[in-house]
Amino acid sequence: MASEEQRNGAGPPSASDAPAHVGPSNPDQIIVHPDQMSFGDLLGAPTAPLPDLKVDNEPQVATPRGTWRVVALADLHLDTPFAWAPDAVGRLRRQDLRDALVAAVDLAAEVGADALLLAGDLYEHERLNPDTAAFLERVLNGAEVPVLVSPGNHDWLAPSSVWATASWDEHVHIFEGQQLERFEVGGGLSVWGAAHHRPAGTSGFLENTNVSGPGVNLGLFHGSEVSGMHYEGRDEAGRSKQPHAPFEAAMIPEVGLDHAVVGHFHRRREGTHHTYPGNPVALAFGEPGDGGAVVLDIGLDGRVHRQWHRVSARPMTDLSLDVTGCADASAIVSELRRESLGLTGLLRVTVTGELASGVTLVDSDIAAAVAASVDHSVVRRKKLFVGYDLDLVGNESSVRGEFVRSVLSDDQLDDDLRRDVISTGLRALEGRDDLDVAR
Ligand SMILES: [Mn+2]
Repeated sequence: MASEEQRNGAGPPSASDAPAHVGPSNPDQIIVHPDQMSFGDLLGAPTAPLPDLKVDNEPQVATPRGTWRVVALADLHLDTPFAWAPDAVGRLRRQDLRDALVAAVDLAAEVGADALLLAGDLYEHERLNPDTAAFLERVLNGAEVPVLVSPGNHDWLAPSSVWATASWDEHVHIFEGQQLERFEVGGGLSVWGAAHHRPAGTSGFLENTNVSGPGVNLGLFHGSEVSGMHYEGRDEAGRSKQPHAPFEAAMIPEVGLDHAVVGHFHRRREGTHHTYPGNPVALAFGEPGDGGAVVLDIGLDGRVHRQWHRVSARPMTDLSLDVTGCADASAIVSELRRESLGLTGLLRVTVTGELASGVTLVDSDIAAAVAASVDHSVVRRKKLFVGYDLDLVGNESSVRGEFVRSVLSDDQLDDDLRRDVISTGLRALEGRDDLDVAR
């Protein structure tokens, strides 16, 4: 009955999953994201990907390093408030965000990267607290490889930005211009980056630009690949992603870049000429959570080979609990205990289906039934309704029957509302206080 809608972030353990992996202590252990297959499914068969999208569904193993190697990370969103979570859980998740940055910095050292590339939205300007600013400064200054940063629309380069105010060591380079500027990493590797100077309205970085130089030229910026907008979809409030600093994938080779590491889209994307690392730590339930730190090996011909590394140990999992057929509240609890067995991290339980009319459903009882291995769970109700036999009740010669007949004949109501009105009214007539099960 219950089924898992999707598994976010690191994914809960199962027989086939590798253990969650924080801080790549073993660089040979390449963690393939468990959502990789579903990402492939979304795009169609791996043999027929959409234009300029490449999804590598082959089991990934360590490969010989290319001529150049960089590690890329983006869209961490440090200090996200996590409004859906109690304070303690929000703090836990904000620590997860920090842990992911540390893991990416460690990864860059362990794989011997030529540089760590940060493609913006590492934090959110209006929320950044001094502790996080100090954390960023300490961790990036402590990196063993060059760190290059192109600020995004959330961590835009304001005069008060941590990018502008911290004392960065020499190996940390912040791209400050609004046009792509070259930074020579060395060994024939040049990175071209730029900064957002405002939270919105930044125009594309690839307009009227040409880069050239020996070796390989990588782009590093925060922007929206216009053909990718529809992959992002809308958030739960129906808002679509804003087209900050738009560009077309085809422009990357046209301006002379071999490849671009780009932030902003929270789904990871592997284009022919660009890579979105995606957000490495899921920020909300329902997000694909398929991002991570990506190791890019770049050959002499500019082609890249990508290996994805999980840098977040705590998954966010959606569990759909269909209560249809559960005759009593304890049957629902038993079902949830069974379904949540072995899950870890953060869990959202969506209670759905037909609730038996005698059952009193209490969210806190549902949350309490979740397996103890889960750190925190939230409960919501969606498309939940009470199973009344309306033919039966509607034929009664009673107040109940009259009520049901009048609501059924009201053609101003749509079907969902009619069902909810009947359910709420019948429960009121029964003298219950849990009237609105759907809310
Ligand atoms: Mn962004």
